[in-house]
Amino acid sequence: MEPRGRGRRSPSTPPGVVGYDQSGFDICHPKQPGTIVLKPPLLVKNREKRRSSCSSAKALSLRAGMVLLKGYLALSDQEKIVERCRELGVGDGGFYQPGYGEGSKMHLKMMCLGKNWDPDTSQYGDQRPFDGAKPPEIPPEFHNYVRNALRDSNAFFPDNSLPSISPDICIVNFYSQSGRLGLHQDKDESEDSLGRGLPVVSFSIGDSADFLYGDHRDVDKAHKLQLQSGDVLIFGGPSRHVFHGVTAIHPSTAPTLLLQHTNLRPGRLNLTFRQY
Ligand code: MD6
Ligand code: FE
Repeated sequence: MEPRGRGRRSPSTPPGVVGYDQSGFDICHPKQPGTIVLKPPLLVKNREKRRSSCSSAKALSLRAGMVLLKGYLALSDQEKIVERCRELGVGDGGFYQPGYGEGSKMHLKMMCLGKNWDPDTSQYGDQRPFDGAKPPEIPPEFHNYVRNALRDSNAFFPDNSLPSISPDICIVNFYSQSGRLGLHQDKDESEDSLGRGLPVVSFSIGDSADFLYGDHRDVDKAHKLQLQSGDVLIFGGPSRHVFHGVTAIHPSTAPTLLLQHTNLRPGRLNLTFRQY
């Protein structure tokens, strides 16, 4: 069966030109009936347990307004997030491939929750211009993860504390292993939100990524860090306008147990929460 919304055109798209490619993408491999899932050797299991245990969690204050919570999301929560994104991603308003033809972002699928953010116009709205779909609501449990992350960040670093947010927009990106995102600022939110330095809260799940950030749109001047599955990155206050981007996804670095339990495809899932 064809996914709903495939090839739907926006009213302004000339006939014969299909704009965005399809609505709905399954970020997980469909479960094949009769497939036997092989259990990983004990050695792998123990290594994964060590990696995902609280002992590997730590908090880093990167600069004023920017905090990285390493290994913050428990594996069970990462799994819940993947499963929710999977469900929402195959339905109305689900994952699509942004960009047109040549410039199409081949290696990126995107879905908005709460409000729509249009990558062509950099505007927020209630519906997607290309198919009229209304983005799904942000699931309540996602609100809890964001609230807890900001609370814990502020407890770790009282001198680098950030205001809490009521997120009304979450952009979910799924990068295949060749995915990238150029240096940019997140500056399409309201004047009030930007002026108050309300933080962007970003969750990384799946394969690790090289992440750049800095004060200039210049890769050579940027700092680099690796974002791994379960990491939460927060940037607000004086870092709200920091330039940032993703230069590489590292294949086969996702936690084995996460892949086993969710069937997530190779790649990286990123959720960025903000308040318009
Ligand atoms: C990341 N994502 O994937 C960084 N910005 O780690 C972003 O910077 C981002 O995913 C704006 C909208 C969606 C994003
Ligand atoms: Fe961004």
